[in-house]
Amino acid sequence: MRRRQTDDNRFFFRNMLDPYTIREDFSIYKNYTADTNKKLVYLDCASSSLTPDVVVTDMSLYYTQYRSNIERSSFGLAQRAKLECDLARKDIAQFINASTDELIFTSGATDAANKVVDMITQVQSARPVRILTSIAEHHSVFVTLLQKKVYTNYEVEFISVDETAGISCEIFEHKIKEYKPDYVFMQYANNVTGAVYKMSDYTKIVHSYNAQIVCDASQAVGHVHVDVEKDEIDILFFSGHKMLGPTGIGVLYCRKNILEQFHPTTYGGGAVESVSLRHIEFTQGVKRFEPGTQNISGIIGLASAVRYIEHIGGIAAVEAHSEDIFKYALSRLSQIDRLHYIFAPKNCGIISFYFEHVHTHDVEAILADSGVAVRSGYHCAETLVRHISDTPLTRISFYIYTTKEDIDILVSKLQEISALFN
Ligand code: ALA
Repeated sequence: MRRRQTDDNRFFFRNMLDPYTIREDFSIYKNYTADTNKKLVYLDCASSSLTPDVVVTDMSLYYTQYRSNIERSSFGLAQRAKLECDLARKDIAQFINASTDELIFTSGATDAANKVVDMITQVQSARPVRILTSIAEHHSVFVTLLQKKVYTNYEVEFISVDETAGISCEIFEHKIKEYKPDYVFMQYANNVTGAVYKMSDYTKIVHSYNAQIVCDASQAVGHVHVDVEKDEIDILFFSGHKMLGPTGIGVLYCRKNILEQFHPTTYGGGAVESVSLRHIEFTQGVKRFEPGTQNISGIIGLASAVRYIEHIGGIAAVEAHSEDIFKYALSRLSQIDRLHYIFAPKNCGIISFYFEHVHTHDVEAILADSGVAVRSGYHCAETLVRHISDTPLTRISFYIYTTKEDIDILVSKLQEISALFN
């Protein structure tokens, strides 16, 4: 698969992605209307994206045409399943500019974060491993780092962020110089303010102090251009379900020379060459990190999502559409009385807000009643939300199928809510 601008012009209207054409590929829109008699206004994409029909079809083909296990048997169905999974690994690796022997499939970003912490703390060292992270990290990283520390010998230190979850490079470097971490856990994009970090600036600093970067790219892959080579990222992970793929599948990328130093953290069949009472010989390469039967349909579904993104014009088209909707949403939200919104200027399609006089959960419930899907609360990033706001936040998040009409419907409902609670 090659990165390319699509030659299928159906998806573009005046050089921009046309979300109405995109929607034809998402049956959930018409099914929702048929079921409820309402329009679906899906603005909860950061929680989980919708999935195009082609991904569901590709996953279903696995179950109806070549259902079998991989890496075990040589009959025809098993060969086909293995071939599809190998192709999937290749396309997903290429999507982030990695190679196939650097990609481990996981059940999602949380599973990957847990595995990384185990991997880096299992390597023997003279002193406890030192980890630096920010208070803006998602719970998948934050809770994992704090909780595993209870029974594993490593140290964690935190860096603060500004009111849009930004981290200045000067403060970042100062902290690294002072704390001397071995690893820095840092997200690529933030799920509350939408901040997209210029990762190459941070990795340069991290490497200049001989540390390594572990990047949570769950809110970034499929939304903004992520290139592990160009950004010089050592370890990175993401989930399929935030980028049009199925739930229950994720990816852990680990630069080859680093992966070679790590040991598996979960064990079982399919990851071993030979087993005796006294000795276990593990498979070489990424397979030793993937014991047990894999989520085969999930792997196929995730690759299908990646191919779909390429098909509609690639990440450049996704980013341009996201920026267009983001700017429109900001201009419309500014017309609502007593509404405060929080966003980062370099943004992956996320805005959070609160009313001075209405509780965020009331906002979510009333919107839900009219078919407008948003999320309210702490967004699995409680330390960040408490740092930037006195109240929980309602969040809207966009993707390729979001229209300006969606924003208009949201804004008119928010105006009604504001007046209702006056
Ligand atoms: N991480 C997801 C969110 O931001 C669940 O809502």
